[in-house]
Amino acid sequence: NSRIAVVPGSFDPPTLGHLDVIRRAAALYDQLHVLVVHNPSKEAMLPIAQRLTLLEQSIAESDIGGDVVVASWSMGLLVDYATDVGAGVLVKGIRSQVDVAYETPMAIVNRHLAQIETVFLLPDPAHALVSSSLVRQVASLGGDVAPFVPAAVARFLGTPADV
Ligand code: COD
Repeated sequence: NSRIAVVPGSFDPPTLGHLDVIRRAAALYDQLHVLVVHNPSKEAMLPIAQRLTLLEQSIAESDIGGDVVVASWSMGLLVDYATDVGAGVLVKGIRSQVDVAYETPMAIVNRHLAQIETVFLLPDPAHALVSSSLVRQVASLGGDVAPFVPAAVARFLGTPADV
């Protein structure tokens, strides 16, 4: 009876905050599915395929071990993916009360829909203020995103010196 969890997100782009949550979750579960989900309420910077590649590279180049699967999902409810792969848990990172307010109703709906529990992990304070939207803004204005993202993402987005 293996413990399988899904870590869903937009990952547009993956950040050091995401990697921190993935690392913590990988230590808790036998198998982890890091799932790129299209969030219709956000305007995307990167295509889903690019986010998958960056996540795979970032995890491969990190110290995160164990059984970690990277996949994407755009065919309906997140809990349908979880049920398909035998996962009983969604793992979300909580940075602030804003995240709690955003995640709580979804967690309750997902438990009603499919008996899937949501586990909230608190981040490393070093990465707690990092968000993809901040990285998108810094990148679009020509700033250096390297302090906030895995090396693979920094290479892809480029540094101001490349411009
Ligand atoms: N430190 C810790 N955690 C972090 C950090 C950080 N610095 N940055 C982000 N995180 C966490 C977030 O809290 C989140 O848990 C996860 O990492 C991903 O973050 P994002 O920004 O990439 O992704 P979001 O917030 O856009 O999430 C998108 C989802 C699609 C996962 C979400 O909207 C969702 O669960 N949708 C459910 C779709 C569905 O099935 N709906 C029907 C029932 S509700």
